[in-house]
Amino acid sequence: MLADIDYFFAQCEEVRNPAFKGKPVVVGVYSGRTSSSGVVSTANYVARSFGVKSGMPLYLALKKLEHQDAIFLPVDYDFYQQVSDRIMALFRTYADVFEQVGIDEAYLDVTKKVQESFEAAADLALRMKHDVDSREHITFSVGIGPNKLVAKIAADQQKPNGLTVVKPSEVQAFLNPLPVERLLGVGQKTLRKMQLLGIKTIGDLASFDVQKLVDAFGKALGVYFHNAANGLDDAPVSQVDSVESISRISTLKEDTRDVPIMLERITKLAEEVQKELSARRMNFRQVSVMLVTTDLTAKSRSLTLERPARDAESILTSTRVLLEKFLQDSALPVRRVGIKVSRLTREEVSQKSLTSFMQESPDTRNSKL
Ligand code: TTP
Ligand code: MG
Repeated sequence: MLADIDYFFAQCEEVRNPAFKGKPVVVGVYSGRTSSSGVVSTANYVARSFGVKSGMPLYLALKKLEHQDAIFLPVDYDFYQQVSDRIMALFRTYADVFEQVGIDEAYLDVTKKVQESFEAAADLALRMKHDVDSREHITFSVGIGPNKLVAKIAADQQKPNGLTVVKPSEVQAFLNPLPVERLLGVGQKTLRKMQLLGIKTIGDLASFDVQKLVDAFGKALGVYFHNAANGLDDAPVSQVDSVESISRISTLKEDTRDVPIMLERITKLAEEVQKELSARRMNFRQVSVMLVTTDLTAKSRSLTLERPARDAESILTSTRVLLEKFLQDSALPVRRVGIKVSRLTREEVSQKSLTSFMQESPDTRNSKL
């Protein structure tokens, strides 16, 4: 299964501000030279219906949406990352093996979960959609196929909020009519070369003589194109766990030094972190509290546990200690609170751990957030 979140950055902005729904929304990378220099990062489907696309210069997008009451926003990568982390943690719980391949895209091997039934896989995808929609109000498109290659092309077939299932017996009929550029690795240059050979569709490529493909593109690429066009791909979904820490940060309603108010917020963050740890089946040995004070200075305090833990209570006990220590050291009101767990491991833990020693984190710094 390949799950790809719809118009991701722009959809995050709609979630943050539901009044944007129905209007064209464009998220841009503003270069800052003039008020409209930069490019479109992504746009919602309303904006796309006026011809706005990723990578287009912003002035052009502005022109296309001139009389449309359109919303233009700068990218807020931290916010999208947080939404992505939560959704990926949810996706992960639906998979036997999970492989995230971008901020808004992941492969899920669900073979065992659905006992090789494509109908059951489609049901699983619908449940996953419902789950993500009710928790995060986010839609995504899913492709289901016998391998990663077919799943990816299937996911692109129907957007937004699509679900496309391609069973093994349907692979060739599904791929044949599609333009050849839908295959991964067929860019502008390759496309022109293929057109000269009379190859327009994936079906044309599938029945093209392999030796001639090898002559034109070299051995590796020629063989890859032949196999890909025939829907063949044996790459496994592989768990790449590059996560080194899990963190959540949140802005308080108003700047404060009130411990219960901060702890209330921290409790919510700890619950989220705990959920993600459970989903990833990971334990932590280090807990940090990150605080941004009124003057926008960011500071953090960390402590290391004697043994790995995974429970929310261990996170809370530690953060309480860290928070009190921090408030002794600083006289300023706090604007944002955050927590981070790190030194992650996979081994099973049975009992709770208690704090063994506290240390001033080396990343205590005066940075502007
Ligand atoms: P995509 O999944 O390619 O695009 P999308 O999620 O916006 O739209 P779709 O509904 O077609 O899936 O990329 C994910 C995010 O990556 C996208 O929201 C913004 C960012 N991005 C860029 O910043 N520049 C780009 O050129 C592209 C393609 C994406
Ligand atoms: Mg996407």
